[in-house]
Amino acid sequence: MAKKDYGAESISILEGLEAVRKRPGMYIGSVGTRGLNHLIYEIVDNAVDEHLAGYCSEISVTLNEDGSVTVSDNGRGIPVSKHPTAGVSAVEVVFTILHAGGKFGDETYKISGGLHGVGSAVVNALSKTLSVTVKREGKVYMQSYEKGKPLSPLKETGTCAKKDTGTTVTFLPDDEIFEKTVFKAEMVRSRLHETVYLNPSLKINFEDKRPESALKECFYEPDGLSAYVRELNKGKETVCDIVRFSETTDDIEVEIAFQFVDVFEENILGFCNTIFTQEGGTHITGFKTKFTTIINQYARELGVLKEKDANFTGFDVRNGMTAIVAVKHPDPRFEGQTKTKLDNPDASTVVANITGTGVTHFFDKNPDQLKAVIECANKSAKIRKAEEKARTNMLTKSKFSFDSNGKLANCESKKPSECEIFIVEGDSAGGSAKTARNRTTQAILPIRGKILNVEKASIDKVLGNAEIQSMILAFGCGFLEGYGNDFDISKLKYDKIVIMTDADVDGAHIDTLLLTFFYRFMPDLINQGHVYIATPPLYRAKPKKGDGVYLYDDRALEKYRKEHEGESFEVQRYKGLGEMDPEQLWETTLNPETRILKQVEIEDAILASQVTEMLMGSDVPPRREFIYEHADEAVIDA
Ligand code: 2B7
Repeated sequence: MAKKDYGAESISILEGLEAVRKRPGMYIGSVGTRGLNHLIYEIVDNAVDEHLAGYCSEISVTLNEDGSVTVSDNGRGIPVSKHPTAGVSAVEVVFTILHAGGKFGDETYKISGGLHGVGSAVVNALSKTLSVTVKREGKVYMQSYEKGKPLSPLKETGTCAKKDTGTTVTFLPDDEIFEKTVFKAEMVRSRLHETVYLNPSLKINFEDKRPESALKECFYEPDGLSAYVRELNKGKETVCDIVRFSETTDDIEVEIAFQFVDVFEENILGFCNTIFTQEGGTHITGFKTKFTTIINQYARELGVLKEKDANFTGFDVRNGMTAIVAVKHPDPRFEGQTKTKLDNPDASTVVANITGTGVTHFFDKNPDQLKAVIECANKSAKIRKAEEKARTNMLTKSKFSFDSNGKLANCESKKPSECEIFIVEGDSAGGSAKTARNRTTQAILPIRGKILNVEKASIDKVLGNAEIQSMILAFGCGFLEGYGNDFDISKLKYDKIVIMTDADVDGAHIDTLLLTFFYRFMPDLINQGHVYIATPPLYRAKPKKGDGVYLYDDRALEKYRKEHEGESFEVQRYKGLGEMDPEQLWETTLNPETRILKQVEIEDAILASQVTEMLMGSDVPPRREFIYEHADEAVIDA
């Protein structure tokens, strides 16, 4: 009987792992770089949970030379005893059974983020190889897996000092599952840094051992959220001190830090159980609403708002604000496109109450700082009113000017699902592309030179820019802006928006600016996977006899040279899209059968916007260095 049960259990385990391999996206979001990095976060999050439980003070993350990752913690070590119903070690349960989290449930992990303990099994299922080492009660145990299946039961392999405890996991992502298997150190780094800001007593060591990007760093931020706000506001002129408060009500722990700076935007980040809530949610709403109410009350008390005046809007009040709202919730619910929007109504109430106390406590004691913050809101309200006017004018005018300027070569089909729009740099490349395209489904929008830098420009300038107007009007779905949401993705006229620029430094810069624009004004285009970057070839190699081939980067050329050593062939280098005749352009870059398109992920856009911000600085030398260092990255890892 017992035997039969175990058999049934092991079959369902294999089915579980198979389900993860069949639909990896359901568990980790995507099989691109974002999903790949997510594997690391899943494992790290388990170690962070052990920290939150009070048993782990240090975590190490190492990107190994062979493409694998090692994560280790100095927690208690995953239990090794036989699991009562599964008949195998608890370690094996954690790494092979989905929803193992529940079985370990009870009071061990009151607060947990991520996949609630199924993360380890998911990572295991998506790894070519994974091995886990546990140190517990003076003994060392080990087990290895391939594609999620144990090679043998957990084995005791040696002894160690009794106080020496913890878990170490090394895994190699499966290249049959992932489109790319090269971890992006920059993204991993920033996520680990974020983790220690939210866990001020945790140390995380990060090492990249890959020779081309070797790096070693230790993250430790004992000042927590205050240090995070300070970092986010680095280099900006401050309007008030960093305000920080925290409190626990009804098992919901809330910590908030904010500061105003002289910048025309708001930057409010939310976290639940140390996980970033990209889409916001109830904790953010509770904070924003309460903050707006309080500032309006103060503004009336101080006579800045007169009886006849309308209240400041939330946007007015929060302009210039950098804030972090971190909650720990015993039973978080997430909703939204990417399941990163906190949905618990009690989080809103509790955050609002704590915000009320914390904010009034600070401003009652610091009237000068209160006045400075209200002055910010007042200034914002004035600018808002002026811009509302400018915007109505712009939109009525541009409806006419757009139709008559005729740069967009639209496609014939009106079915968004089959339509694509190519944003092409330069008139000559634009001309070739117009000739080369498939007129039924492919639209071409040439843009000239460098579009306006949206990070720096004020909104009326952005909206007044001809290239930006053409894009907004061509896409058909409006845009997001500070004072209301006019963006409606259901109106999008093209399933794919493809950025097509030269494979050189200027092209890379234009890519960066376009991504920044999308990120800031139409982020859902990226979130929902509509934005792509075309990859035109750099070379064409043609042997004396036989067919020529297109080569998309220097490595490909190198490889071609090696493979054709001693033969005679010609190499043509394409300096820009404009050099290709329409037929070549079709074959290499437009034809869905043969082209290479890279889907843009939100991290790419976030990085682009950070780069843009950096490039806008006055430091010219580092700027140039950065462009050259990174310009070819986008092309090579296609
Ligand atoms: C819900 C599952 C995943 N787990 C434990 C205990 C400690 C522990 C873990 C971990 C990642 C890479 C190094 C509890 C929890 C399983 O049950 S997972 N440490 N670290 C980890 O995964 N690190 C635990 C109660 C008593 N003793 C140990």
